[in-house]
Amino acid sequence: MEQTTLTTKGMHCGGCASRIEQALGHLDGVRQVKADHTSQQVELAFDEATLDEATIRSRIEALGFEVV
Ligand SMILES: [Cu+2]
Repeated sequence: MEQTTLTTKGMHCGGCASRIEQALGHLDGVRQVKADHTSQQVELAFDEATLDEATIRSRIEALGFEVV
């Protein structure tokens, strides 16, 4: 199990955070995800055998947010 915190740009409200949580929550291998628009951070726990950080980043970017 791998844990990571990604800093994003573009989350403006709780709705943005929920969009990220839902999209990442549907990725195979994600165990836990918590997005917070006030800190612009996404905390994740995922199975590194199934998923890598590049895939997670591109999923967030596909929603229109930036990962810094
Ligand atoms: Cu929003």
